[in-house]
Amino acid sequence: MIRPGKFITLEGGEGVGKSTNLAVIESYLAENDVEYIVTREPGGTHLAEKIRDLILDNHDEPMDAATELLLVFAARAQHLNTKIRPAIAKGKWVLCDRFTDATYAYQGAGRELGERFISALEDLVQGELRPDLTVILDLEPATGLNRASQRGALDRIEQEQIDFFHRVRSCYLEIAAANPQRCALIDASKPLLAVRDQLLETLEQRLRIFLDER
Ligand code: T5A
Repeated sequence: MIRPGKFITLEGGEGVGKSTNLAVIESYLAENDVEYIVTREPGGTHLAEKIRDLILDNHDEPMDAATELLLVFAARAQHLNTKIRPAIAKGKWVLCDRFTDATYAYQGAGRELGERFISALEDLVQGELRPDLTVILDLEPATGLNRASQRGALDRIEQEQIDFFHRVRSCYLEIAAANPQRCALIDASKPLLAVRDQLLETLEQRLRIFLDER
């Protein structure tokens, strides 16, 4: 019988170093002979990437917060059912750059829509599925935005006011505190190598049990 794969998500505010540290998690999985896929949200499939463009591009009319929330979950439903669930069922591990914690942080706290509607959509779209491990990279928003702006033009969400990103960060910290079994909080303000070492230590502590049971 094939054991289902594990589901790992990587979270944090803008420019915290998710893309950079995704590579660290990938090499850890490869060194441990794990069969895995890497994906991202919003997006991850052809159709969900089209929805991502709708969410992140600038438009000639402001996007309503509820529209944004529903687009995020529309992309997630497609991504989950055509890519994530099938991979997990085949025994592959799934490493996903952002997932539903981002919706609680950005739409729930950033856009101040609250938790109630997100929780209902989470139940509808995900059923029982939740990540096995969520790594949250924590960084003061001004530093993260500065890092992100050096990388290129800012997208629609990155152009929000700084208060928005403070609410996003506070929400991630609350999620980490409320879900210590699932979430590992990493201080992303440290130099790259120090963040990498902290991340590798966390992976060894949290994933060894899953690796040994294969
Ligand atoms: N969104 C997403 C929602 O609103 N709701 C949702 O439900 C979901 C799923 C997605 C956007 O969509 C929103 C949130 C986002 O606004 P994204 O591409 O996932 O966008 O997210 P971004 O945060 O925009 O990703 P970025 O690519 O901007 O940032 P990363 O990946 O966190 O950062 P990275 O690795 O590219 O690093 C940025 C720069 O900093 C340097 C790197 O070298 C790079 O130049 N850096 C460091 N420098 C010094 N010290 C360190 N420790 C460093 N780590 C990285």
